[in-house]
Amino acid sequence: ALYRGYTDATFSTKSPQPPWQGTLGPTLRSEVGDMVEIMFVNKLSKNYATMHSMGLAYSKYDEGSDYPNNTAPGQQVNLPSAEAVPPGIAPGDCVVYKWFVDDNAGPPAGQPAAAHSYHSYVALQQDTNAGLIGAQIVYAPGQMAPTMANYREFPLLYMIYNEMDSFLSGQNAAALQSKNPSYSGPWYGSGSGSGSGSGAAPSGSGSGAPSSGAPSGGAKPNTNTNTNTNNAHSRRSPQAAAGAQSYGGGEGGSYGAINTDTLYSGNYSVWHPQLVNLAGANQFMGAPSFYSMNGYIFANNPTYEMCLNDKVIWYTMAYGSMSHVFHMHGNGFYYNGVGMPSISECSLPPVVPPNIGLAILNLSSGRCWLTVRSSSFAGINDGEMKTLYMNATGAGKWQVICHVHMHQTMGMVNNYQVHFAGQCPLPALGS
Ligand SMILES: [Cu+2]
Repeated sequence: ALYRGYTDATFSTKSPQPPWQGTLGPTLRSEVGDMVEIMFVNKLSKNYATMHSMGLAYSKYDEGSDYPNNTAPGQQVNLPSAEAVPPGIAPGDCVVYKWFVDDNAGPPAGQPAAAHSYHSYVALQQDTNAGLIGAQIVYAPGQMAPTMANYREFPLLYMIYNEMDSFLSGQNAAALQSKNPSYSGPWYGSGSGSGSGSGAAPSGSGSGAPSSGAPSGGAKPNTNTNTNTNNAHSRRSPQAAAGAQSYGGGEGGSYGAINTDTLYSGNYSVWHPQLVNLAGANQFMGAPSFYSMNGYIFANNPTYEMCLNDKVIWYTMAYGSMSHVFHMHGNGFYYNGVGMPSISECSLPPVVPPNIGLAILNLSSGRCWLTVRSSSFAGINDGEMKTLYMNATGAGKWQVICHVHMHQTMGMVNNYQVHFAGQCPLPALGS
């Protein structure tokens, strides 16, 4: 499940994205003082989704966050419309979000741009592991066009996609099974436990019995004998409930079965979308995790390209349940005006004498020496975004990685390339 932009009112022609942008949604650009207006259509087949802005200002209506607004079990609460949050957007449904770009969202004085992001917030972990994350850039007033013209800009998402936690895990497991009939891996699920997808109306056609093939410790029988028959209770989705009963182990171990009778607080329109998305997850025991940057692993990304001496902005962000460390070879960067530059004479292929520095790296060509300060790191916590400015002085093809060692081992490695002088195939900046 990915955010994608469209250029037409029928949502049939996708807006172009750079290939290296991978799983990220469209980059939303605005300037301080703007109002961002988004027509959001959910084209998923079963699951709910929203867009929640990380950084812009919103009213309650535009929050794009689906969370319980009442915690008393068994009570149906109808909030005043001014306080009501549009619930998770059902498949085929749509909403218009309006986000205001206030001063706080802008970059610090003297900088042209600031990194922000957006994501789906029905069931946060399950939505984002399915792929629903995108980048936002906020420019200082009047700086969008000149910055886009004079910088290479690269949103960069650090994310460990746990396929087990995706709300599509059950569908993915079923798809894998259908493609490989002989596969008998340890996956949970009924294949139809992701809810009806028919909006707030309950579906009566659920057949989501937990798989009899689920391993021990996974699906648990429903021992619920609660006979509560209030309105909210009677409106639960049989499919979602069945899916919830097959809710098995997650990344942190087994959560056990959801007792759906404890989820009736607040509005049905609030908890039902969450239950649908939750029920779609944790149905694919043994599903892989992908330690990715923009969805790419082990440097299988389309290379981030720039010309020598280009000005570059990396809009870095981390999502998920791990902190990461941005680290690049060959060049350095500035963060909030603090310089972590490389010192390079490596602009041309011919041999250049080595510089004095904190560290000396020998390029693989053996013909060119480059000194790089060892401080070209930036820690990024989950949900955090950092705007890093780089002057591309070190030509060559280099790594940009996560320097958490285990993450690097598992694939959090991408490549970028600074083309040598006179050899850059890209249109020149400022042209
Ligand atoms: Cu990492």
